[in-house]
Amino acid sequence: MTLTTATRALAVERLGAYHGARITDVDLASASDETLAAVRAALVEHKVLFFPAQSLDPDSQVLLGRRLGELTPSHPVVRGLDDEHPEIYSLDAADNGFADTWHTDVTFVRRPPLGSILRAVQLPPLGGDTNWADAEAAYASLSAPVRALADQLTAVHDGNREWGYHLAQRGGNQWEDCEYTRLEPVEHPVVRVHPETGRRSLFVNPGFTSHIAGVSEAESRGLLDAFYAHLTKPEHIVRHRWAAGDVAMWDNRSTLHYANRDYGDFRRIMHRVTLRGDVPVGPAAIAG
Ligand SMILES: O=C(O)CCC(=O)C(=O)O
Ligand SMILES: [Fe+2]
Repeated sequence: MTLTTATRALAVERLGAYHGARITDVDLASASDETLAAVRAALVEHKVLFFPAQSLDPDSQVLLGRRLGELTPSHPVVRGLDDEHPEIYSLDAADNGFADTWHTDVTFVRRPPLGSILRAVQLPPLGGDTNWADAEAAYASLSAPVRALADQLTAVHDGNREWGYHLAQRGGNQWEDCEYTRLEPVEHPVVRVHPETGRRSLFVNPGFTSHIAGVSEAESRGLLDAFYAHLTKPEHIVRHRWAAGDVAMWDNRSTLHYANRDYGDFRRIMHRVTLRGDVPVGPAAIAG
């Protein structure tokens, strides 16, 4: 069952019990400031938003991103689409642009992105759906003792596993005032407190989290496997089947995502712009 409600003047069709919403009455290229403020609020509330039948191109996608926040360059190790669009991160299946590992974008830097805006540029005839997991719903549905344990943990995030080869082969990019020539692992709290809502989420992901700090390797593996299995339970997931013109937007502070790689040799091209985020904060820091 889907529930249709009007929230702050937007036509919002909720897609799941916890997260995900389709917004059917917004043209992102021509939206007013007031509409975009409502979109920004809906992003935090629903965590992943889908906008069908849009008409964005690289210029208007960058402009939209700038109206919603501050854009980062494409990616720490992947250069932008072209000289005119250094902010656009192009995922092209013909250039090994796949995202078939559950991840939260760019958690291997000190200030991971706040969110992303993704546009379908070229789609395969079938397949290539993208899935988003709700990391707040996952945290909330852990048992109280495991939540209390997770609250105390810190994890190491290391981009080398996914991006080390690319960096060595092609060099890095400019990101957050520095040129990335190597990727230094960073630490983040395992439970993140959302800076806008104060809600807690499980902030670990199979793409970039290498281990839990200060515990044995076996404990780290066991804990991460349990967290990943829990995060990706079907009830924590919303799946999107793409159509031409679709734009998706997600809150990268409270979600993970995974793009199905099930379309053989067909080409699939997606363009992303990425909103600058802040340093993740855990419950201990909030408690003082
Ligand atoms: O290709 C997709 O659907 C998602 C790609 C991805 O992980 C991203 O844009 O951050
Ligand atoms: Fe991603």
